[in-house]
Amino acid sequence: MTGPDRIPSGYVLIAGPGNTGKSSLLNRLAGSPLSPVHSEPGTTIFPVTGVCTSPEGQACFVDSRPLEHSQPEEWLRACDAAVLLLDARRPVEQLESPPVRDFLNSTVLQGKPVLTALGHSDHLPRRFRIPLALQLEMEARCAGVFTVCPPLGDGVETLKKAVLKLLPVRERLFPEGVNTLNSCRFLAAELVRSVLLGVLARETAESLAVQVEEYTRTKDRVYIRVNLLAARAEDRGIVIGRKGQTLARIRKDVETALQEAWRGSVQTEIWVKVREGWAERPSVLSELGYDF
Ligand SMILES: Nc1nc2c(ncn2[C@@H]2O[C@H](COP(=O)(O)OP(=O)(O)O)[C@@H](O)[C@H]2O)c(=O)[nH]1
Ligand SMILES: [Mg+2]
Repeated sequence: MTGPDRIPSGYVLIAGPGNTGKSSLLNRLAGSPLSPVHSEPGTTIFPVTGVCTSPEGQACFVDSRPLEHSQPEEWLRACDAAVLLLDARRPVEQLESPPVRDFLNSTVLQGKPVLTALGHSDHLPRRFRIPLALQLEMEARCAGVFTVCPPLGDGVETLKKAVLKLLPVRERLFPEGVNTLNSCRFLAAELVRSVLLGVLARETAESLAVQVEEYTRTKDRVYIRVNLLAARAEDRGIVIGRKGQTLARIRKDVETALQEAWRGSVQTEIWVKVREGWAERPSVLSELGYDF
């Protein structure tokens, strides 16, 4: 039974192969750029959550690692439903890939409802959308197939309404006004990580740990101090660049991205330090907040 405090409410996993637009979809659903979007696959490593509340219900969407790099069973267990996001340009090939097959089997085993969304639908002529959705609906054996284009917002509201209908009616899980369950420090660190991927060679960017050492919010401004920890001494010079140019660009891009995400004034300080072999030492990893 619904009542003033009982509405469809729950957790929804956004799963799919890399680069299908999972982070773009999460951001569009949550109405703010919480999860970094990147043109290369594999940007999202740690789950980012986005909560949306509407009169029809509330859902906490969980953006996750690409299916080919993760074993999402545990996350699925913690969720009430899932959205499988495929690329509309190669949906059947992706649907038949072992990681997607395994994921769909897990949803069946766990009894979790799943909707399939076809992202990048702007690449698909309109006349093909409905026949493709019908074909996929049979092949994916899911509760429905929707075409979406998260950067433009097309189809996202319809998908959201369909997801909310799958959620159990219960007392609200999330208070009004909450739009993520992640901390500001975590979201800032993820954003810095994605800026690094844009400025540095991938290998260098991925060899850095991002530590948001200070985060202070005042009425009109956010101040963050970030340490970039290089695993090798020679990477420090690469990150700083000639006359500090590379670091200056990183700082500028981080400020721009944070200002856009938080819609306010942001001041950043970025330090590059060497912490040799940080990725191999469990004590350093836990100090940095990585919990494996
Ligand atoms: N044209 C188009 N580009 C998209 C769409 N969805 C995502 N993208 C782009 O695809 C790339 C990967 O998106 P992202 O959300 O990071 O994918 P993820 O790896 O699944 O999280 C980015 O460059 C996005 O701007 C879409 O529907 N249409
Ligand atoms: Mg992503």
